[in-house]
Amino acid sequence: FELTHALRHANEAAQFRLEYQPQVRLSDGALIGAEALLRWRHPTRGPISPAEFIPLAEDTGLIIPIGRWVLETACAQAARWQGQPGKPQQVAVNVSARQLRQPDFIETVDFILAETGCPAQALELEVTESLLLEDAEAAIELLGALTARGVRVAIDDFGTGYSSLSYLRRMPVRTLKIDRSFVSELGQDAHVAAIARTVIVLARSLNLDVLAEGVETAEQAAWLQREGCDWAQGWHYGRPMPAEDFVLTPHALP
Ligand code: G
Ligand code: G
Ligand code: MN
Ligand code: NA
Repeated sequence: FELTHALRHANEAAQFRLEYQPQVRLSDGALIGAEALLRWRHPTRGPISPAEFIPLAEDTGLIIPIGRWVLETACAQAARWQGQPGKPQQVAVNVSARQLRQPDFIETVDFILAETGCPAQALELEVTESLLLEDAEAAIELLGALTARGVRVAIDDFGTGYSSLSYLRRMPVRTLKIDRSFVSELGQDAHVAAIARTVIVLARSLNLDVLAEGVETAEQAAWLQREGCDWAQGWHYGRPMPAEDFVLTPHALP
């Protein structure tokens, strides 16, 4: 089995699909959006994790056509869900640094929004801290152009990189996503809780929204809400699921 070869043909062979994971407001459990997550099922090898193939797609440049397919599919879905009760009104899409560095990235986003009829406000792009650090000035310009269109920008896996406060202040971003590695150890490690609390305070002082990833228990949800976190995502609220099966797991409010 040769992964690169298989990946090169995966898209045309219709082996990709997107799943959507609910994002909720902690205060009342209301659905506020969903994160689109790419899934690859190979006919003989079965499901292959994005953790395995995304790095390869980045190295080979295949992330460009794949990323475009993801963006188009997610925007088309967001457009279809507009105005439908119980369905996400906003969809978050992961974009890799290599995609964002394409000179025509903004043009592509404009084209896809127009083509699919997805309102810019219904799209959030998740970028990583490392992208912002590589070339801060270019990142500010790019994220500024997206923000000017009404597209929201979130920093994914926040806390695992090295963003400084002064530097974050200059970035046109709307949301910090607390990495799930912090959330999973909340009850076990006082230092981890201190980091999560610090990210929440940081977000609030910079007037950013903050979402906790990987929330699996009511205890975690209660702790996060008490500390002032706005939003949450995780198995407690729902697993990633195909668009046609999308439903919010009934959950006790924290
Ligand atoms: O859903 P899962 O835990 O398997 O995702 C693993 C990793 O793959 C996560 O870090 C996620 O951000 C990344 N990922 C999932 N879908 C996409 C995608 O469409 N594009 C990019 N660039 N990364 C993705
Ligand atoms: O890096 P990124 O945040 O994009 O990756 C999200 C990944 O986390 C997805 O692969 C998704 O399947 C996984 N995930 C989502 N919710 C939970 C959860 O509550 N617990 C665990 N262990 N993984 C989760
Ligand atoms: Mn993500
Ligand atoms: Na993450």
